Amino acid sequence: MTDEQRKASEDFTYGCELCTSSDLTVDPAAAEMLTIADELGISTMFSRAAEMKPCPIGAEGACCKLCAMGPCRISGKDKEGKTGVCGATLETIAARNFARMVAAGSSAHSDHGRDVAFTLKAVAEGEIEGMRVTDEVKLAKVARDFGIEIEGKDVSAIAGEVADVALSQFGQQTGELLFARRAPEKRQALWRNLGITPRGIDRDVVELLHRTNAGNDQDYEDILDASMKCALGDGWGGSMIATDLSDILFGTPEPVRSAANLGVLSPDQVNIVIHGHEPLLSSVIVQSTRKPEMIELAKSVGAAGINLVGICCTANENLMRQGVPPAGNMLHQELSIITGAVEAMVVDVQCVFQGLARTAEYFHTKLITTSEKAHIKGDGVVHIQVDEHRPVQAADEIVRRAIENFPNRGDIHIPTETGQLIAGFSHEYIRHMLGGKMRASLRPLNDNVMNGRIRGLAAVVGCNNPRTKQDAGIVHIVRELIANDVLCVVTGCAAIASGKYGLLAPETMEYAGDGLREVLETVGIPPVLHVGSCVDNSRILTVLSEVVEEGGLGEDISDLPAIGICPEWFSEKAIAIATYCVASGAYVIFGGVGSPVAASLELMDYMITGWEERVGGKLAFIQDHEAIVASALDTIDAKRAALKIDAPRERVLFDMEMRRELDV
Ligand code: NFS
Repeated sequence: MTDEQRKASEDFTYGCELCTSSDLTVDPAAAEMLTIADELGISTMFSRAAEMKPCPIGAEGACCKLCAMGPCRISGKDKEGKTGVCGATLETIAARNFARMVAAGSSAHSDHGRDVAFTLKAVAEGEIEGMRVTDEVKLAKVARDFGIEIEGKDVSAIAGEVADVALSQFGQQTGELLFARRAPEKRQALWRNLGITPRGIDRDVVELLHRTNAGNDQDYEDILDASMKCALGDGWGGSMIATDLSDILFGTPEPVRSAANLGVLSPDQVNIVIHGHEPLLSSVIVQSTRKPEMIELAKSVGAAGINLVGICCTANENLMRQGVPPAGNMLHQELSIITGAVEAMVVDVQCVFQGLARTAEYFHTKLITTSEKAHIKGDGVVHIQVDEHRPVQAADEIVRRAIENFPNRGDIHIPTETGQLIAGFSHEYIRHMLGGKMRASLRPLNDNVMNGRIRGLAAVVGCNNPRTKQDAGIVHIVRELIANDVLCVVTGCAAIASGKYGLLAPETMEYAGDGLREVLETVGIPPVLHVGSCVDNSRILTVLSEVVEEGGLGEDISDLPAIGICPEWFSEKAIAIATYCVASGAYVIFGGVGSPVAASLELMDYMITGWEERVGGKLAFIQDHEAIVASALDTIDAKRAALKIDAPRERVLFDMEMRRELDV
């Protein structure tokens, strides 16, 4: 960011109270860009969602297209008792559809984790130019967790062994995933009892696909158990490997100041947007944009410098480690190009949409794909295949191409909005800030939950979806929860949304309830903590396990006054996350577009009452924001009562004035 931009963003404080300009979004920057898209006749995910009516049968999980006897649809007035050609019931069909979402979501997070492990292996063997282990303390910790003897070994040797063990977790055929041992003892015993302890990350994904292939598992309870097992391999396997090994390679996050929203794009510098999910190439691009020769090159084409910003979780990875500002969350990918100010958008994997290629054709923007797993066809698309052993070369080429594209820029229109933020609250840092560097501990957190200053803990996570008003649910729910003394952690696109509206800044303290504020002012942190990307939801599992271990709040994650909320989901990955959180004992509420199994009331009910009986967690789909907050607080209070730490308290009900302020 230029100094001028920083100043402008500091002067600008805004919140959802100003955002009445659009039915599609509460973000004034997005609303502004949507108006421009309309004027230019450019379609966006917002406009295409309005034009494309979702298939009501598929949306509710009642369409089975697993074989060529169908597709079979269990719908219509006579759907009672109706089955597919093979005899599959609505419950079986809906459960299989759900399970396949879990398998796909788990595979995405986990394949990301696998690539991080391969990178660590290559770094250990000195095969990647310019890259080394950044956090040796974390390396030692993970090595110990893996049971690796580290005495007398150098960093490269330990890193190599950690990478080998991590890679073995994917192909393991029997036994238990090693990181599952981080869960509370009681939880591990429960998983063993139910036979859902994950064995091998790939094996459990494959088995779930096999089970849900036509003519296999046709008992929906069993299919959902297998879904939990597969998802646990994501949360306590693939995602946790992605998080921990990324920390080892690129550094464990610590608080860093930055800003979020389209206003972080620069009017006079070469703008490069990094988008997707993986930290490897993007972190090298960060370094490349800082090279004096690159800055000189940018100046030679008339630019004031190089400005690197992010979208989606590649943004989160580089925000929390390097302070790279996010230009927005998922629905901002097209909007950032429509500013006309993006010289290159560099994408890796996941949540990178094909519509970008069409959008880029209207502008000078180069859309650069870089992963062999994610190509996009299109005239304006360039594929630069990254040799993982030589990422610096690829990064320099990308940055050079972006600079050379600057003179092709036409009219630009950059909204001014940015929210100031602090990000980078890794679980290690949370321990340090609570207990001090020398005696890192979660004790103060547990004590303040027990004495009621902190009523409970909430993780607000997940995506945007153009079928729901962008960011409305995230902002509304986060603000009401902190007003009710619930400490919030945020990840993924919900974290970026929180950043856009200033909710990650210390000033947010003014929205916090008295008890929460008292604690946070003492510790000196905001009431909404950015803990990372979507694979970093595994950090939340680790923190919750450590809270249990710290003592005083029960023996299992399901005992904690804690809740997971995904206000605006769209992705199969979000469904995988929901499932591993439930299987870990959490109550999870999804908002937005509703349940992907809504056609089957029996299945919806089983995911609440059946799952709660089995694993102590449950999954509910609730669309109304007020009802989500009410259900979250009821659950938190019920858990407090069960722990016998409840004191009578009133819910802070927003009066008309507060509600006007919160007009989302
Ligand atoms: Ni999560 Fe991150 Fe965003 Fe949703 Fe996509 S970027 S991995 S899936 S849209 S939060």
